[in-house]
Amino acid sequence: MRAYLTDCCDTTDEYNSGATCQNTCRDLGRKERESLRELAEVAKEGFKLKEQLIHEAKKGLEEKQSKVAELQFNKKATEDKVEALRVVKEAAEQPEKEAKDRHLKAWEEQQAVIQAEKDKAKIAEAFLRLDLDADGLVSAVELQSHTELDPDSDGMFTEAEAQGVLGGVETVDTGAFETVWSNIKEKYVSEPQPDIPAPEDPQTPEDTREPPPESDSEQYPDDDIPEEYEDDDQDEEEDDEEADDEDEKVPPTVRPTETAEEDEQAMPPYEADTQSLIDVAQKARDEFDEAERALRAVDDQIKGLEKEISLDFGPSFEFAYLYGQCYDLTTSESWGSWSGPEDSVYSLMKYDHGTGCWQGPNRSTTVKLTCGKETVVMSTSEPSRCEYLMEFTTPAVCQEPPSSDSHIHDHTEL
Ligand SMILES: [Ca+2]
Ligand SMILES: [Ca+2]
Repeated sequence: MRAYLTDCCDTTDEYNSGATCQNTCRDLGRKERESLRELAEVAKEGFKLKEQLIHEAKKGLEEKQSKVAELQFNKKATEDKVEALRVVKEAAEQPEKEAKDRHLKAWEEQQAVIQAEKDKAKIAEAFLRLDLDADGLVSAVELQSHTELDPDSDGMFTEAEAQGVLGGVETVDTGAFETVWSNIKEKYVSEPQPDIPAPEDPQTPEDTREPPPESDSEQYPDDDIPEEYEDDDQDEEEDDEEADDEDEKVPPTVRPTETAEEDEQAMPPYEADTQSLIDVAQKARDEFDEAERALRAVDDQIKGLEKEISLDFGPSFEFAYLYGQCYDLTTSESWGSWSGPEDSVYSLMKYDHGTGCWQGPNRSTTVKLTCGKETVVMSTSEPSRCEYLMEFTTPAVCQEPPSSDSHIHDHTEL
């Protein structure tokens, strides 16, 4: 309209264009006056609404302030309660701990006795097994049968090495054996290992995949295998297996599982008196925790209200009604910062630190506020990547209109 107006309604450029041009000035002037009147009407209505908003906001602010005061009072009472319950809790936990410790100690002592008995039995059993000639002494020669005790595990357990294990003597009696035992108990295997040093053999992966050599003859009919398939390694291994079979039908050297004993027995339940101390303490803990939770809740409420009171809701709190409401791009959790130019700071609000934008800055939204009777989003756009613009009308920014209409008239006449 404006462009048309300057182009055609005055006669400044008619000579050049040669276009026939109707003078639309009067018409346009009327329309302009109408729209200005409409705007003035909106401003007037909007300002009325704004005054209402201010009134409500002030009321709301006062309510919040008195709510904070009330909560502060509650907080003090809750704090006292927490402290009182803490004392009760700690008083109940002391005898609880003592009773539980007593129970645990008795249990551990009992376990230690059982363990000591087990150890003793084990030593006695080992001694009997090692004392092959049953003369009441374990000799170095007798010890040699247990190749797993060879200190350097080189496949040869010499008599000298066995003597070393016995503490440098030829024989030990049951008393001296207890000392020897503490040195050998980790290695000792109650069933003597077979002489074949099978575990030391270098084993090829192929070997491990082979089935037990029980049905050897069937699985490896040597006659059927052509010469070229029988490499040397395989030959050796097969020889070994055959040797195994011939020696004795011993199962592969699996160590007897010593951990099979029930080492980890569960602690027996508490006696009734200990349990009742625990129950009392638990109840005190629960009550304390609950009071503490209540205190935190009161604290959070106070903090929330204080934050709301401290936010910049405009010079007369006129923007307060927008808080906690969700308008499209903005979120109810945040309150941006006013960022309009100096003379109208409250015309723009900027929300920074939005969620990260893919390969871009954090999303930010600028809300442009203009006077309107309603609180509505007029448009949203993305002028540059990840930066959004929302145009928003609200009565909160309506200015007090001039007292008479004359001013508007003056304006239009110019
Ligand atoms: Ca002996
Ligand atoms: Ca050795």
